[in-house]
Amino acid sequence: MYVRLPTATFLLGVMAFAGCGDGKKKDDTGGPDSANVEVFINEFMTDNGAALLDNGTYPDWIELYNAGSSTVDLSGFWMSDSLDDPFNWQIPNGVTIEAGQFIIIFADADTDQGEYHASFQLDQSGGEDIGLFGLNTDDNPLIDSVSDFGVLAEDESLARQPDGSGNWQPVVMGTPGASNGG
Ligand SMILES: [Ca+2]
Ligand SMILES: [Ca+2]
Ligand SMILES: [Ca+2]
Repeated sequence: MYVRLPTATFLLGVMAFAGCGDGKKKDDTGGPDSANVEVFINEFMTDNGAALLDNGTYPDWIELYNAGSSTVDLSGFWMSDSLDDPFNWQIPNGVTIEAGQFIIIFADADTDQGEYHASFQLDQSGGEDIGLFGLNTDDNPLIDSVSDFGVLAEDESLARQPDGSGNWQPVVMGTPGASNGG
């Protein structure tokens, strides 16, 4: 019988641990649950030749759009170029996006250049994803994504038209930081 005691103790430990991940954790930020924000991956460019200059280079970029009616604090959210690997880059503290506004995240793997620089780049030959995930305290919900994007020409973006919609269109030179129109 003495064999069963550690087994039972182990199982109780596993059950207690599993109980922490049942999606019922409290949002301790005082704000809305990060799963409910209306932020879209609105536009992106994988081969930036001359469309948008940053620190003397032309990096890949991703435009985020807040379709909601209040400012969203993205601090602690996650972005990735693979939906299978959500925890690729955590958005630093202080990154917010006002209602109806746009921000640019440079996908240049130059995280030492500031809080708007992701740790990954976008493959111009396609086949990658872009994912935006919520807070650890909300079990990292997928907020928006683009799956298995294709090949884009140099200085051609792929953009939701109108902003936040499901209609993607290529746009020569893109409209980084501004409405996609349509
Ligand atoms: Ca690229
Ligand atoms: Ca990549
Ligand atoms: Ca745009």
